Amino acid sequence: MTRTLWSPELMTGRPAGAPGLLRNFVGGEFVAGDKTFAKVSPVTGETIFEVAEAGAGTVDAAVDAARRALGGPWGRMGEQERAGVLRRIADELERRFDDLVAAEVADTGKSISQARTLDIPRGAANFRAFAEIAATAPTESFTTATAGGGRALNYAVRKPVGVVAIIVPWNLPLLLLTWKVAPALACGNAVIVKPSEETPSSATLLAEIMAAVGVPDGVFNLVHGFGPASAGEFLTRHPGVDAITFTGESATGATIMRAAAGGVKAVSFELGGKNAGLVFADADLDAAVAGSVRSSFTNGGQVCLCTERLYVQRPIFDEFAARLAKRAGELAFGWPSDEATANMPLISREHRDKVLGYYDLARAEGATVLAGGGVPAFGDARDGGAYVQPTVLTGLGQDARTNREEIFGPVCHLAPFDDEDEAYALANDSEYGLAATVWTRDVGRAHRAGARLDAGIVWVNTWFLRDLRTPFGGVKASGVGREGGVHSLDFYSELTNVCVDLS
Ligand code: NAD
Ligand code: 6OD
Repeated sequence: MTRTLWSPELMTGRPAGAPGLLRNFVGGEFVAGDKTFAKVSPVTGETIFEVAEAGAGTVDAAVDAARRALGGPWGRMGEQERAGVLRRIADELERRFDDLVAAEVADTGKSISQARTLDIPRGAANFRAFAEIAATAPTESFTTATAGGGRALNYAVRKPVGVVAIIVPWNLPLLLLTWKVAPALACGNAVIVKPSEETPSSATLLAEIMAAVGVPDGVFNLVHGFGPASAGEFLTRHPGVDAITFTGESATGATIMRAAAGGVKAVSFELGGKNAGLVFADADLDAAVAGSVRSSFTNGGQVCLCTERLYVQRPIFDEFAARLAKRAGELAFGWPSDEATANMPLISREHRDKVLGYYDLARAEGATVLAGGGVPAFGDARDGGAYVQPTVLTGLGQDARTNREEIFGPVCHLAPFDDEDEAYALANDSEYGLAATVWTRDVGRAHRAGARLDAGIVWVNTWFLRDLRTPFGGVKASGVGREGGVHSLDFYSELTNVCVDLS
């Protein structure tokens, strides 16, 4: 039986008489686009609604609306008042919690329990956190000697960057979108957001929420569509866009960087990963196994922070491998609406084919498959979906493509190491450098790992534990810049230094 929790008919962001169409949001109005595209359920493969694609004209209108908004009441609002707006957005997000959960579950097929405990609460938390961070951010000031023996006072004033384009992927749609919208608005910018073509629903609900709490028209604009020759490219090439913040694949980041170069636009990129986990022999093995199940298989392995390479110290390798493989095979395949469901489909059949291609490649490269490696059979409508089995591999060398390329599915490869130096060398041997996870009881090693691992984030004895005040981003091909806390304020604002001679 197909269970549909969500329908765009729940939204006002649709034209009367065309209940199955999600629209763009420009200058405070829901508007159609030039054409439409189908949104397909990853759970069943059925088309669940249509989405209005923004063409160049709609993107132009969104940029014009955003520029007008900067010249209106929003541009004159003080930071405390803007913080109040952000708190009202968080309140409204919480009031529409169930709609947002249903939207996220329908678009992605993720489990309702994950949407309730991770995705949607983080949406509200992002607005509350950045209301606080922006309203309490310190300002710099220095006194300087003048040539005449007097003093001058320097102080820095934060100003919005202007019109910010926000382009995000499909894996944690509302979480990743609001992680950028909240600080951008807190700093007084106007935004144009482009969610992934795969996950248009929660962003459309967010547009309704903006309207409901009285965010001035044009401050939040939404354009739906794809990347190349569609809303994404039109936005990144637009001369009226001042800055671009992007989360997605590293190759897409490179394309956007080229598009941004023409206008010398500021960019902030959160990109791909091939994250390593290090399990030392002194680790709490129960915690390391449970933590590695989470870090490799959460959200179907479709989190940029997921561990795809696990290195385990030789004395515990066999036991760890056996326990991880057993746990991977036990993760429940239920409907998204069942509380106990642990696995989820990949976002699309296209992505499933890519991940299955890596399962085949791993075998061809000589891997031993300890768990999974294929497609589950349901005997119901989910056979039309995009599910794969959580998969544990071993036996490959560092240079195998399976160990170098980001797969972005529920899969990890296990390899042994002998000592700490070798563990860091293996973990750092990657084109990427987003996150690393270390399991050890040695406090000194925990700190050494933080210093020696080439990653933007190092978790010790935990994974994906977030404090929104901390810097977040990647090194090497995993990103450009840092967001989070005051680092977000630095990207979403320009600093003007004012120097006043006091003599
Ligand atoms: P993607 O790069 O294909 O697409 C991301 C977004 O960019 C989508 O909205 C897409 O429509 C848009 N886009 C694509 N081509 C574009 C172009 N030429 N110009 C402008 N916009 C364009 O990524 P995806 O498949 O949606 O997401 C998965 C990837 O995202 C993985 O590589 C994953 O690691 C990465 N990711 C990184 C982080 C992080 O914080 N570092 C977080 C989540 C996902
Ligand atoms: O937690 C966050 O703020 C964040 N940006 C997470 C990214 C997850 C990637 O899929």
